[in-house]
Amino acid sequence: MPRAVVGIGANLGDRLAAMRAAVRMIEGVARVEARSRVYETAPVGGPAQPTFLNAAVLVAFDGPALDLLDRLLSIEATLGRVRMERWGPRTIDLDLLWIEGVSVDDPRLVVPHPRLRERAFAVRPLLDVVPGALDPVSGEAYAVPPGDLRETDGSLG
Ligand code: A4P
Ligand code: MG
Repeated sequence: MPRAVVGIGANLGDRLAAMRAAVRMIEGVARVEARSRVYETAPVGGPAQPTFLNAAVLVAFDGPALDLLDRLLSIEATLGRVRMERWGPRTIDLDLLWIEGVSVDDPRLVVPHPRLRERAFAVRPLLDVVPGALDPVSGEAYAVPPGDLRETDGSLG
């Protein structure tokens, strides 16, 4: 079964509670095989906004990547995310960061996530759950780029 990594970000309200709720809902649609640590991260891009928590889970998912995306988007909607501005604050943001050995270039879905390599807040949790993760196109191992990120005591539950 293909393995995929879902990045989880939150910067509004009870961030850790929203992330844990998201993981429980992801467990309803895929098998969750590993959980990353939880990081406090400075916002990258967008307007001035609160600090994020970021994490990731490794899932095994049987089916088209677009189906997994649709399930993630519906979990976001259920958790009350209000989309207002691009890169703006959000209750929960679920990104399909990486699928083992697979690249996708669809109008609705690009995998690996196009900004993955430049984002410490995405690569660090990805490597927690898949330490030797390789880029499916280049075959290169991911390295954590410079970025403002701090490990917390929190866990995804
Ligand atoms: N989409 C395409 N590819 C993907 C993918 N791999 N995973 C499409 C998820 N979605 C993907 O997403 C818009 C559309 O992208 C989806 O409907 C899907 O069809 P969105 O979540 O509504 O838009 P967005 O997240 O506001 O914009 P964007 O460009 O996806 O932003 P990012 O790249 O997700 O960045 N700083 C810190 N510290 N931590 C963060 O988590 N996140 C962002 C958002 C900015 N700064 C941050 C963080
Ligand atoms: Mg997004």
